[in-house]
Amino acid sequence: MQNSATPTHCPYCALQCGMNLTPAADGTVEVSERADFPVNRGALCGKGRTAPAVLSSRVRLTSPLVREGGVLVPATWDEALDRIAAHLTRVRAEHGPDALGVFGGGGLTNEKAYALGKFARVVLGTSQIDYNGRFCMSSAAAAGTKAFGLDRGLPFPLEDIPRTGCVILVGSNLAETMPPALRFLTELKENGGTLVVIDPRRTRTAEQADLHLAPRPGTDLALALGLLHLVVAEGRVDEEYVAERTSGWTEARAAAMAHWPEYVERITGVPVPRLREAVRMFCEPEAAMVLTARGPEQQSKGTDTVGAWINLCLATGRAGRPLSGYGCLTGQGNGQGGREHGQKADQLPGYRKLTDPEARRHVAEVWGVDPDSLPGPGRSAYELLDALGTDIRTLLLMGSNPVVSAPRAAHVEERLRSLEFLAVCDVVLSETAELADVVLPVTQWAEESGTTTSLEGRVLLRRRAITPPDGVRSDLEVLRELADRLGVEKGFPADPEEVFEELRRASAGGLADYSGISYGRLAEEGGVFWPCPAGDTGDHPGTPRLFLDRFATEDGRARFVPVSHRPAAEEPDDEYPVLLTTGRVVAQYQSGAQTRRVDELNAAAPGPFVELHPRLAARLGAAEGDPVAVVSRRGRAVAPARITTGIRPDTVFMPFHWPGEGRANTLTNPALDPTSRMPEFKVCAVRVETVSAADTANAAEAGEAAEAGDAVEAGNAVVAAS
Ligand SMILES: Nc1nc2c(c(=O)[nH]1)N[C@H]1C(S)=C(S)[C@@H](COP(=O)(O)OP(=O)(O)OC[C@H]3O[C@@H](n4cnc5c(=O)[nH]c(N)nc54)[C@H](O)[C@@H]3O)O[C@H]1N2
Ligand SMILES: Nc1nc2c(c(=O)[nH]1)N[C@H]1C(S)=C(S)[C@@H](COP(=O)(O)OP(=O)(O)OC[C@H]3O[C@@H](n4cnc5c(=O)[nH]c(N)nc54)[C@H](O)[C@@H]3O)O[C@H]1N2
Ligand code: SF4
Ligand SMILES: [Mo]
Repeated sequence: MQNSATPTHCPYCALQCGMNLTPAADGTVEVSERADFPVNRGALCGKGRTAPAVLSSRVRLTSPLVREGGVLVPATWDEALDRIAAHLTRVRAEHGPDALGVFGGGGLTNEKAYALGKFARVVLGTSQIDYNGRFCMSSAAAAGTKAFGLDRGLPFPLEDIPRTGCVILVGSNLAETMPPALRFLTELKENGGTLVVIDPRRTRTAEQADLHLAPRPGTDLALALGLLHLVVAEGRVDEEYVAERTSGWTEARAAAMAHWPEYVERITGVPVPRLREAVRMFCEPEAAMVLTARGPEQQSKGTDTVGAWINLCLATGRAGRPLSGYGCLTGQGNGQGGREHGQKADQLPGYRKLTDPEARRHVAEVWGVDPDSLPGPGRSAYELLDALGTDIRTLLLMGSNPVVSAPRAAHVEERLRSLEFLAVCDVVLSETAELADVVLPVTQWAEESGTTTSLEGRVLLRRRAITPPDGVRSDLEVLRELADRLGVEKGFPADPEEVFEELRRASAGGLADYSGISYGRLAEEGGVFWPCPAGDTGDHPGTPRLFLDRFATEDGRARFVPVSHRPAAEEPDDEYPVLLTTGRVVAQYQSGAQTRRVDELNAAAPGPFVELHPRLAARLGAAEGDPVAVVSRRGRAVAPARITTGIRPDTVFMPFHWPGEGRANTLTNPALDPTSRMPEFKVCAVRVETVSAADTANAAEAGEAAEAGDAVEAGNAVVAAS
């Protein structure tokens, strides 16, 4: 075992903070500052600092489990793997390859995501694979691809942020979701730049803003169109840039002009003077940026909404120019790379399309198979989960915990239970693993090497720093063993570097070209931005900044999209008069499978809560800490009230990190965006009740509390208080 410090990266979010790991004599692992990584310069949030706690055998799995007489019992690796292989073989023989489902995750390394996609298509021959990234940034990815011909979360490094003139941050609570990145916004302000935050809640991030707009959830599309209308009306369009570098302005302009500021105020609750102020802040400096996160994206119109924000950037000449641009703050550790290398339903490695004959030919050649043997595109994540137990009869799941994190989770849980066979690879016994027929315990970030691609598009090397405990194997070993048992003996190496070497070849010539990147280079340089083609010399420097000369479209021009506002899939009514939105708190990560096993994090964030405005609380008769029930058409969740003036009175907020009674996703609406197939996590209609007297009288009162006029005025009060 190594005793010196190994430089690596955090297992959690897309910031991929650098850290050093040192094994201690008592078997634990120490985290220390790694100042050379420019993104976090040594700083870590509580989750990153405490990540080694999950390496402990006290909380993790160290033996495969198989279901016997209804309960999970320890088994040998051979028994567990044989059982999975036998079920996959039988079901495929009886019902065809598409009866086998595969579900991946954006936390998996590039190597794992690549191998999982290849396993599904080459070994199983199934089209039915997708992953949790569909729940994350798929709307921004779709909009970026439409407008720019390429989707890379940020087209510039984070270090550009402090040097621009204005940042509009739409639906990101960076201060809690990527704490070390808050520094870039603080520096922006120190340099004289301005920060506009758009969030229905006055978050820790919004508190930093020069201007906080608090729209009604689900109305960002109208808001962006209203700003564009004002840009036109105030003569702030960069006509020269529009003529030289874009197409489609006439139609997009016409669509925006239908969104009068007063109309937008009525929809969003944001007063017209505030809209004008935002336009002024955005347009006056020489350079400016729009950054979106899950707030505007996790909507059934997320793709159009991001498109509208991109339109604003294009009309004002703020894309593909130094220190200007649109970017999406991708979420998971490998949220970016995880969407590039083939675990997505419609995709082949290198961000290639499964429907493109040339892409199929190229990848099939690397894989040594006939292009015609590759299946076509499958279903999106929610549609796949919804089909479990019908035409999909078995599921292999790696890197997600949908029992907690999927929309309409009670239904998804029921679908998982209805499967003939469920196999889960995880590091802990997650709520989803608890339902499995076989659970395989896998190695973790600190125990294996692999690459991730951060939200900046920077490919990074995570290095093995410690020896895994007995009893666990890596995801790559699992795939190799299963491939072997299913009769594919070659093409699934367990060594991550070997997988990466193949990924390089498979990605060569694709949009996300990694062919010029190697483990050696990553170790030496600390990270390389894609695209990085191998070229003839193999010394391509990588591409920190995209689109400066041309966009990645055929004609090199960015494309405006003509979009119009539309309501959320589910708007409040008499029965469900309040809006529910959901999101995160700083001390827990995602479904909580990992962070709920860390004492320090549980002490900081012990359980779910319902954030509500004092006026709504008063009408319900709920006091701070009282249990309240939130009821939607999908179900009912109960959690303590947290009363704050920092939320609109027509809206309640719940974090989604917990299972059980307080599970936010019991309530959420699986309405999908037509392009990205992203579910509407950020808006649904609910009724809020006190638990002791959950009678109809209360429900009716809650109805009054959220009548439109009242709510919008109150929303403005939140804004005015800023
Ligand atoms: N602590 C912590 N950090 C994380 C994660 C975690 O689970 N915990 N997860 C990681 C991942 S995978 C992701 S995707 C990112 C997510 O990072 P963020 O997008 O910052 O996180 P969220 O809390 O989901 O949503 C951000 C904000 O959107 C606001 N919002 C809600 N509805 C709307 C709306 O209709 N419009 C607008 N404009 N805003 C709205 C919410 O009030 C919330 O403050 O975080 C990453 N980092
Ligand atoms: N209501 C609501 N729901 C949401 C969201 C929201 O804002 N609101 N956000 C959505 C978003 S953006 C996301 S990204 C999803 C995330 O939700 P999930 O997909 O559930 O993500 P995690 O909780 O990170 O689950 C990862 C699982 O994989 C395990 N794991 C970690 N590393 C590895 C590994 O290397 N190999 C294997 N085999 N397993 C591993 C972990 O222990 C954990 O059980 O939730 C979505 N759900
Ligand atoms: S901000 Fe994200 S990457 Fe950095 S330490 Fe926290 S969880 Fe890890
Ligand atoms: Mo995410």
